[in-house]
Amino acid sequence: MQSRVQGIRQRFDSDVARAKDAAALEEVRTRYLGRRAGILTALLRDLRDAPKAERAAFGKAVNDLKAHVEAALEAARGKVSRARTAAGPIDLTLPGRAQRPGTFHPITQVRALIEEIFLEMGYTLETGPEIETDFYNFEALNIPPQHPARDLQDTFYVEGGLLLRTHTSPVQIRTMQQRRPPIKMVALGKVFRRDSDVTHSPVFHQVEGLVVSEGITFAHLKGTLQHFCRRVFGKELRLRLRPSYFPFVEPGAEYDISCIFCGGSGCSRCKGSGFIEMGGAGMVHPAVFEKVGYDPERYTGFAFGLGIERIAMLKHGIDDIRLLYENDLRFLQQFPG
Ligand code: FA5
Repeated sequence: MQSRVQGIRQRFDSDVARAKDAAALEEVRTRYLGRRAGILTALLRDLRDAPKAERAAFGKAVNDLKAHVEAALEAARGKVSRARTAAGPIDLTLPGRAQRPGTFHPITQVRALIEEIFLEMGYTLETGPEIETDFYNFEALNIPPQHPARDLQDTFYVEGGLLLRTHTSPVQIRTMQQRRPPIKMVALGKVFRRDSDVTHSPVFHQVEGLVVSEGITFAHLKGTLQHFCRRVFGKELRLRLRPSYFPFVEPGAEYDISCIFCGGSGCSRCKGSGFIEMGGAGMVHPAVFEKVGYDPERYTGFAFGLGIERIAMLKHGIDDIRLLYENDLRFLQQFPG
C-alpha cells in the first residue's frame, strides 16, 4: 500500500512539474482530485476495503498525499500567474467589459403601466384562472349554448368540459360573486383563441375593467376610458364610442381614439379614418347582475376590455404581433424602458 502511495506521489510530482499553464494545471488537478475519476479519490475509496490492521497507516499516507497534491497545485498556480504578469504589464486603465442589463419585455412594460394607471384611480387588481368553465367564460356572461357570439371567439377546449378562457371577462363574474358593490376592479392576464395573423395571436393578453355601484352611468365609462387612453399614450386625444354588440353589456360599444400617428387627419396607420380601434365596452347587462345575485334595479355598472399587445404595438409602432413572442434580442433591446 505504502509503495502504491509513493508511486502516485512521484507520478504527480512529475506531472505537476510539466504543467506550464493554468489549463494544464487544472487538468492535473482533475486527474488526481477529480470527484468521480480522480486517482486520489479512488485511493480513498479503496481505503474502505483495506485490512483493518493497515487501515490507519494507509489512511494517514493517503491524507498526507492529498495535502501534498493540494499544496503543490496551489504553489504551481501561483508560479504560473506570476510568470504571466512578468510576461507583460497589465493595463489597469482599460475599461471593464460592460454587462448589458436586462430589460422588461415590452408587454410586461405596458402591463405595468396599465396597472399603475388603474391603481392610481383606486381600482383593485383581480385575477382568475386561465383554464375556465363554460359557466364563467360564457354562460354567466349572458352567452348561452348555441348563442352565435360563441363563434366570434374560437375556443380551445380541454378535457373535462373545461376551456382556455377566451377573454378576461370571466374575472368580472368571479369578483362579483365574491363581493358586494361598490366594485372597481381590473383584471389583466393571458387569454386564448384559435386566431393567428399579423395582428392576432392564439395567446395574447387582455385587460378587463368593471365598476359597479349605485348611479354609475355611461358618462362615467366614457370619462374613464378617455382618461385611461390619454394616460397610456401620454398625449391628448379624442375618444369615440360606436354602438356595438357584446352579450354581457347593454348598451354596448366599441371605443376608438383619434389616431396617435396623424392626430386624426388620416394616414396609412388609421387607414385614412383618423381613428384607431381600442376595445369593447358597455353597461353591465341586467342578466349578468341576476346571474351573480345583484339587484339590477339597484345597481348599475360599466365594463370594458382591451388587448395589451394592441397597446404595445401602437405605442412602439410594431406592425407584426409575432415579433412580441419570438424573443429575438435585436428586437427586445429596442425597448429599454
Ligand atoms: C372581448 O374580448 C370582450 N370581452 C371585451 C369587453 C369587455 C367588451 C367588457 C365589453 C365589456 P374582443 O373580442 O373585441 O372583446 O377583444 C378585445 C380586444 O382584444 C380587441 O380589441 C383586441 O385588441 C384584442 N384581441 C382580440 N383578439 C386578439 C388576438 N387574437 N390577438 C391579439 N389581440 C386580440
